[in-house]
Amino acid sequence: MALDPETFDQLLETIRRFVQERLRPLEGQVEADDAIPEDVVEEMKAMGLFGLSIDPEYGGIGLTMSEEVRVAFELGGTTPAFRSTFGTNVGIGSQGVVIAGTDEQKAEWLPKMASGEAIASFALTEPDVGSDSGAVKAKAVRAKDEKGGDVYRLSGTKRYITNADKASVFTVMARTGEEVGGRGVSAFLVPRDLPGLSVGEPEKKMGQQGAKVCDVNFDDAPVPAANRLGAEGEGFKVAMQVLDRGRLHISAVCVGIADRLIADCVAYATERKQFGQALSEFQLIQAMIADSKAESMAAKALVLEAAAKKDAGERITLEAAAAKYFASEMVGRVADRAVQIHGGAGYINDYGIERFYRDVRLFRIYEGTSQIQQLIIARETIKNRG
Ligand code: COS
Repeated sequence: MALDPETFDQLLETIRRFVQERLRPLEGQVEADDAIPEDVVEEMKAMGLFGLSIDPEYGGIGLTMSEEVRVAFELGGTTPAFRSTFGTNVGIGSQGVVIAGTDEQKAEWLPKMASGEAIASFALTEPDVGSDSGAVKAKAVRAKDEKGGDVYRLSGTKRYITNADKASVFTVMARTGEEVGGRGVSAFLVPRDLPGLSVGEPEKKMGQQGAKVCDVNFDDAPVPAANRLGAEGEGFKVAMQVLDRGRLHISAVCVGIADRLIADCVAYATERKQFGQALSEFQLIQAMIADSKAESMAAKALVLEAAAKKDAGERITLEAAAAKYFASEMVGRVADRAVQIHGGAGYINDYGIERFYRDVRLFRIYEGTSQIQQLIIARETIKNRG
């Protein structure tokens, strides 16, 4: 259920001020330290950011999708690693439980995810399984534990798992049935302290410093059968539904970052003078600002329309893929123009523009590459013909 408009506007204003006044001054520090300061994480918890999408029944704020994307526009106003801190709890880490969890699973995990007491991660990708996510090789075999309880013995490796370093629970997709294809895949809620589970060292990466990705290894880990999310063989579909929603959220973050970069470009271009006039007076600079603004507005409209459709209870596989494809490519072009407008300064670390240029590159890759989004858009369009 939507918040009343006044409460929502207050929340939006609080988040806007938090982004502008608290987070933006820390961007350089986060990049240098490759870490989000602990006091900032505590403030995020107190503001309820970990529970944005979780129902108030479980201690969250319970935003609608239309509200959530408007919050994400604001969160895009700063380095995306801040959003990642609670992003998996809002999206891919919690939504499997929301979509397919039993009442017991919801009662056990959602309050801890909403408060930030538990960090939730989503473990689909593997060393040999990226875009072809129906081909997961991790195996979950039904067995009995030492006490005779029903378990699945889970073995395999998951790769590039966001927030794995801090996670207390993982949604893990593993094969329980047919040797090939999504139909043989089930989803499990796997607590971090399970014997046989280990987390690798964080990877060194191109951007989004402060947000960590690691391998997660399972060596015959006994997952209680009660931790299966949904029916056996339904895990791939759960993962796809989680991703539909996640892709829309990411699209909104892309719009927010594009707007931040456009604002930075306009500020720089009006201040900086060459040939006796401000850069903003030059039509070739104006063209870059105009293209960026028009594209960002188009992406925003796409995101808002898809969010409204989701709130109306409709499936948004096509819309989420189109939004993710367009918005992530769009912010890449905007970041490239931002470097160009800033000239030499755009290439220098101090200005933060090159940092965004590196940070936004990930949006075209994670939660489905641009090529996977194209494939989904085409499939859905062809399927819906007539
Ligand atoms: N919602 C609900 N069900 C879905 C779905 C969705 N969005 N997408 C697919 N399904 C269902 C299909 O309806 C099909 O069901 P049936 O077996 O009952 O017919 C089943 O899932 C298999 O779907 P499909 O045949 O389309 O699977 P494919 O293996 O051909 O491909 C793609 C699916 C490529 C779209 C998928 O693997 C994908 O999104 N890959 C990218 C993964 C990704 O984003 N990884 C990022 C890492 S996670 S951060």
